[in-house]
Amino acid sequence: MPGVSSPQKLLTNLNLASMTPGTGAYGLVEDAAIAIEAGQVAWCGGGGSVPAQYKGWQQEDLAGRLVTPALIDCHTHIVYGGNRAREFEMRLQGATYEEVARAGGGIVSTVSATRGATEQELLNSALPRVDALLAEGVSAIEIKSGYGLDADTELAMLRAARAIEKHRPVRVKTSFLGAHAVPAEYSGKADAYIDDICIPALEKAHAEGLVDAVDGFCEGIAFMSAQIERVFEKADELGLPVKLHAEQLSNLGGAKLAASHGALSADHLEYIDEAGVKAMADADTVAVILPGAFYTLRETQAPPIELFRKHKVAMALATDCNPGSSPMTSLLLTMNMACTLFRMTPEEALAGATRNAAMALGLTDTGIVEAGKRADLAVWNAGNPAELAYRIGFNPLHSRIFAGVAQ
Ligand code: DI6
Ligand code: FE
Repeated sequence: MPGVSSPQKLLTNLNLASMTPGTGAYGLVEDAAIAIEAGQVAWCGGGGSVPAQYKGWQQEDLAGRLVTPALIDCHTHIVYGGNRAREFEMRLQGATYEEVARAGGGIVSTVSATRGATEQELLNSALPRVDALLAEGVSAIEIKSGYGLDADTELAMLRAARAIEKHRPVRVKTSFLGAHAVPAEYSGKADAYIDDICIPALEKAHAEGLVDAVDGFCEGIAFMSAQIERVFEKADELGLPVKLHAEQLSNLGGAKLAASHGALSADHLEYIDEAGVKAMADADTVAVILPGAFYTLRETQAPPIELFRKHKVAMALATDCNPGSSPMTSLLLTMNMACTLFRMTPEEALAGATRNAAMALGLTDTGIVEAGKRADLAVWNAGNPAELAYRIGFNPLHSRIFAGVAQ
């Protein structure tokens, strides 16, 4: 029954893509079973070798369906006011993303709409977007601030993000992104914005328990690496992990800077060079690939997937759901784009939306199906895991299991 779970359950007759490293392609176990107890996986393996202690548990026959770890969207800006359909039209008439930003559009226009919204309105407008993700088997979402650019609105965004967990069965990890853009009132005074607004707002948000990580946008139209560095120093002082929008439109050495602070992830990375990739490898920093922004901006330089493979940098995938450069709420479509546009394999795409996305958020209890992990699972009307990245605009989700509870 939806929403109701017995504390002990045995899922049977399923194909399991556990995504556990070192267990073959997709960690695939055909004709598998999964024992769930108290919200966690108690055991998983071949259906013919279920240990006796689980055989008496309430059984559910999944009729040969595919089970994967629930998906994780590890980079979103899903809380915001307004939308940017007008800017979409402008860009189609030839204006570039940077031109729109410099003309007072872009991020700064979303800032006005976000400042004009109440916390409740921010929550209400985010929930349908969250629902679209959940409908595709997502169990955890990272949500950034960064459209407030003043302390009150940055905190309101983070509170709205936290409130999502109370309204939907999903885990939310927040990132403070005060260093996202320079607001109009600080135009030409980026350093003063960092010192007067961004860092004090971070301290305030952290004191309220609203911050799980600290992010920034290192780019010519946003902040230089020396400015990001000051924000990261504060994050280090507060004991908060960092991540960074880096090398999206140009190479300012953001990935190296992020790696030097042991960043969980560096994100976008179309313009990263091999030295940046090596720095990420040395710091175990995850590369978060965002094909939705690449596609929306009609970018032509693809992130260097071959270099990430060569240096064994884990690749995650995310929607980057935001009103400007990626108005996208489909992680399955993201997986498809990563394969078609960047030649990632369907297995890399699924790892990117599960195991590696968990790493990018510092979550160690989810992202693979294994005894002791949370029972966050997606059940699909599919036989082969490659089907998940292969389809375009079709949702094969059968059901989602969140901490052991069928949704
Ligand atoms: N990079 C992005 O792709 C988004 N933020 C960022 O730092 C874009 C945000 C927006 O255009 O509203
Ligand atoms: Fe982003």
